[in-house]
Formats: sequence, structure tokens, C-alpha cells
Amino acid sequence: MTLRLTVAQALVRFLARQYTERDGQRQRLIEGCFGIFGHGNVAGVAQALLQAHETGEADLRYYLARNEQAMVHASVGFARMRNRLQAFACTASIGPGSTNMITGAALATINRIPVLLLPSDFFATRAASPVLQELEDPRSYDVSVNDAFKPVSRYWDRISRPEQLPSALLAAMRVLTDPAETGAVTLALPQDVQAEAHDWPDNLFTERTWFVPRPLPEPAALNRAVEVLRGARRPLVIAGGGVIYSEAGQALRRLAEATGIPVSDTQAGKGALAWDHPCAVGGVGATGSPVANALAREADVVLGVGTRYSDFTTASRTAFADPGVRFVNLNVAAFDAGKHAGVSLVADARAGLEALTQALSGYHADEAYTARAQERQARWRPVVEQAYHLGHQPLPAQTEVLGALNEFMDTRDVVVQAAGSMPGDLQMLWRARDPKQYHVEYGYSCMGYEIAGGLGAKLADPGREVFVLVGDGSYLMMATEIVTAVSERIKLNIVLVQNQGFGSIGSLSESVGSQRFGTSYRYRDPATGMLDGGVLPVDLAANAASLGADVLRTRTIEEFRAALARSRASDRTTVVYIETDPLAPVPSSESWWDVPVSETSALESTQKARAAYEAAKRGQRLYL
Ligand SMILES: Cc1ncc(C[n+]2csc(CCOP(=O)(O)OP(=O)(O)O)c2C)c(N)n1
Ligand SMILES: [Mg+2]
Repeated sequence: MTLRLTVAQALVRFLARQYTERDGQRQRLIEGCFGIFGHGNVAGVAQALLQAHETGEADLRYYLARNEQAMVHASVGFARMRNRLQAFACTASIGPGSTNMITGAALATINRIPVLLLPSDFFATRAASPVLQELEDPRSYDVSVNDAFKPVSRYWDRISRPEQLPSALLAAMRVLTDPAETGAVTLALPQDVQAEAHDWPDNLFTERTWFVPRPLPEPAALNRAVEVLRGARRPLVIAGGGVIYSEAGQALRRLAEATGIPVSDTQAGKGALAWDHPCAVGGVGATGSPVANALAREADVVLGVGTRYSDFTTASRTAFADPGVRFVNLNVAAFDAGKHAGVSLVADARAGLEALTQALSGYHADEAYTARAQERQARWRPVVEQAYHLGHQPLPAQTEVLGALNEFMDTRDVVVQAAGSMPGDLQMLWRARDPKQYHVEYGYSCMGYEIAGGLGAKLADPGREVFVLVGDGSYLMMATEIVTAVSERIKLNIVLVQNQGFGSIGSLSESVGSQRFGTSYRYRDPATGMLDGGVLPVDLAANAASLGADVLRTRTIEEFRAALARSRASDRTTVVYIETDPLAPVPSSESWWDVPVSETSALESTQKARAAYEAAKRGQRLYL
């Protein structure tokens, strides 16, 4: 039997019939489709989505986004919240609509989060070339702007003929659902091919289940890992995002309780172990807590679980100072498991942690070391309390805003952030109580992820309140999805933190001797010729209101707390606006981040920073 459908109709029909299954739980793989239509997809994919809806033949709900980059972010927010078991498709018109998705694709791939991208493409027949928005490469008619998706996609294909679709779809689903390979998957769809009819074998459209594996560690590799761990006196766990995606929080807790090994976390892993568990020592690395960083300096064995060891995690390879430090890396991806010449334990995080706990029976970390960890943690708590309740004047400190939010949030509420000074303050100070509470995108740290990612997170779990934290810089880059949230009646709580520019890059600039040059949003001062004049007459709260959100303006932390309560009680997307002092003090992580400083300079500030840089760089090592 065959079925006569267009390529786009076949695609939609296929996507609506894909499922994933893990631990006996089955769910739709492709939950819906974000999109923005143009001439590249309005007659193809759009027609197919409409027909699917009208006839009830394929259930793939369409969500109209306001920016193509943002719709990929929303898809990532969704898939991350669903632990990578479910994803969205994104359809875009040819040219700029498609290339707008490239940043989102990079973000998805770097964070190892699945998303199916469907950029539209030039005519396969070349009948009307060059079509509006076609890139003409004089060296080859085979090149289009969609080739730029290749380095940021884990699978990339162009469907130039209908016959190519089935195998491309199977490959795409395999990559999306493989925890070691997943990321952005791109199927470029030429405009004419989308609308072309073909006779499809009907078994292309039978329901298909993609089993998401929990690979077990190879026994010999487990032995090697256990041998190193048993020899450890001062071991430290680094819990990464893989622990959360694998739902391995309990397995991690059991390992920690059985062995006494302190557990630090990364931006993606925070919340894997609740902040107040006796073994939890907080964030590690450049923006981590001084507790975890002190332990990292001492550690003789680092057990990395589901982490890709970003430079923030390793403090640019200065975090681990023991000359003989060794790594054991439990990761579903061999690529990550092999890092820092570690003992590679390729396995699912949960299965691997369970196997390790069993094999480590009777082992316990050095008592004096674990006691030191707890003492340090006890001394750190009042520092966090103080940062949460600084009473900074006249404008509050950002740490007070974060503190008030942390104290206000319920265990199941979610905080979403991505870029600026907040990820650092959050990693150091946030007290996460639930594995899905802390949603900070710090693989790509992409300004503009916040609101869009929050939209996706809320879509994934409407039962949770989502609190988006967004700086003024990020807000200005991409506030567009407020409109999508309003039209879909998806309720977000958005905390808009106004500090008149780039608080983060401002302080980084100062630390590298660049004197906060060009990092605040100010008038150009005719006297200095620099952007250090008066404050701009920009009202982001009014902007948010104009996009359809309810807005609560607050000036003090007390007003801020009251506004949070009102926002929670409302069923409408609400923006809570607060101004903060970008120069307010923040506790030190007692760590470092490698940002090279000019080796030669006419500025004294730069020369000083260079001397400090050279001194810090001496702590950097290759872990071989
Ligand atoms: C898309 C993008 N462009 C540039 C950067 C570099 N960058 C990191 S933080 C930042 C400033 C963020 O400003 P804001 O959102 O106001 O946060 P703040 O630093 O004030 O906390 C910039 C420009 C980035 N991370 N993402
Ligand atoms: Mg700012």
C-alpha cells in the first residue's frame, strides 16, 4: 500500500507518530512545531500542518513564535525540562528565517539538547533561481545559507528528492534520541520539494518507538574506575547536567551517603543533589562557591558524572591543584568520558552510579576531609545569608533580588537564566531543592535565551511556576516571546533586572584592565567622547507592558517580595521590574577564569591586570 502525500505532509504525518521510551515510560517524541512562515514554507510545511489539524490525521500542534532564534530556544527549554525525552520541531522560511535559527542550533548542540530544525531551502529544480533570499555562490549552485547549519548540527541533510526523506527521517530520530549524540538536527527542505507529491509506503507512518538506552558500564572499565576511587582519600564528585537528564539524583545521593564523597555541581547539574544535603558542597569552578573550590584544590580523585568539564567548571584548568590528581569520568558520551586523561566509564549516569555504589561497598572517604567539607559549608551559609540580605542602598544589590526569589520559590518552581552577571551569582548562591528547579543555560550562555527558554520550560511542565530572570541587556536582545506567551496564555513570571547595561562584562572589563569601557547603556558624552554620559530615557517596564504583559514596578526588596506574590497569584504573564546597583559587592568564589589580558599596553590599568593575569596563569595545568 502506498499513500500519496507531499513531502511536507509526509514529514508531519511521520513526526506525529514517533515516540520515545525509557524505564517503561512512553511519550511523544515530537510534541509540536514552532514556526514562522514565509514563502519558503507557507505552501509546504504550513499547508501540511493545517491539513493535519483540519483532518485530524496527524496531531502536531503549531506554535507561532516571534523570532526564529527564540523558537529554537523555546524548544531547548522544553526538551531540557523533559530530560531530552521529548522535543520540538521548528519550521522557518528560506534565507533569514532559517539563518536566524543558527544561534539556537549552536546552543542546542553545545548543551546536548535535542531539537529538530526544518529550514526551508532554494528550489531543488533551480527552476526559478535565484529565488528571493537565495545565496548565489559562483563556485557552486549546490551551496545555500543552510550549509551554515552543518557545524552546529549533530545530523544535517538536505531533502532534494522525495525518495531521500524516509532514510533522513530515521537518521534524524536516531540522533535526537541518542543521549550521547543528541543536539540540533537539521533537515533542509527545498521550497519546491516540500510541495511535491510522492507515493509513500504506508509503513513509513506506522508508530515507532525510540528506546532511550541506559548503557551499563563495561565490567573492566568499572574495575578500573573502582580501583582509582578506592585509592582516593580526598575524592570529589562533580555532578553535571547528565545526572539530571538521566534522572540519577537518587542514585547520586546513595553514592554520596554510602561513601561520604562531597558532591559539587555545575551550572547544568545544580539541584541534582538538594543544596542542604550533608554531602552537597555547591557549585564548583570559576563562579562556584569557595567551599567546593577549596575541596577541588585538595581533591586527589575527581569523579565527574555527566559533565563536559567546561572552562567554568575547571576554572580554566586551575581548579584541581593536587599534583597527582586523577579523574574518573562517568559519561554516556565517550567524548566527554575521555577528558583530562581520566578513567573513562562510558555509561548512563544512573546505571553507572548504581554500579559504582555497589562496587565501592565498604569504601569511605577520609573522615578528616569530609569533616573539613562540612565545617567549610557551615561557615559559608552565613555568607550566603548576608548576600541575600545585604540592605544595600540606595538601590538593592542583585544578590538580594536572588535571595528574595530563592526564599519565595517553592520546591517545584523553576528559575530560568542564561547570561550576564546572574549565572555567576546564581551558581554561587542559589539554593536548589529540586533537580528541575535550576534552569540556567550556560553552555552557550546566550543573551536572549531567558524569556524564550522560560516559555519552553513552562510548556513542558505547566504545573510548575516558571520565574525567568532577565537582565536589561538580554531583555533588549530578545523580549519577543512575551507576545507568544500572551497569545498562547502561557503564564510566565519574568523578573527584569535593570542595571543600565552589562554588569557582568563591566566588572570583567575592570578586572582585565579595560575600565568598563563600552559596557553601560549611557548617552555619549560630548566632553569625553565615550558612552559614559547620563542615564538613557529607556523604560523597559513600559516596553514589557506594550507587549501585553502585566507589569509590577518595584523599588525595594520589600516591594519586590510583594510583587512576586502577586505575580504568582495571577494567571497572566507578569513582569516584575526592579533596578539594582551593578557595583554592589558579591562574595568571592576564590577561583579564576582565563580571559587573556593584553601583553603590551599603554594603559596602566591594563599593565597591572596583565601582571595579575600572568601570576594566575601559572596555576593552569594540563591534566595528563
Ligand atoms: C548573544 C550574546 N551576545 C553577547 C554576549 C556577551 N555577554 C555576556 S553577558 C553580557 C551582558 C549582559 O547584560 P545584561 O543582560 O544586562 O546582564 P548583566 O551583565 O547586567 O547582569 C554580554 C554582552 C552573550 N553572552 N550573548
Ligand atoms: Mg544589565
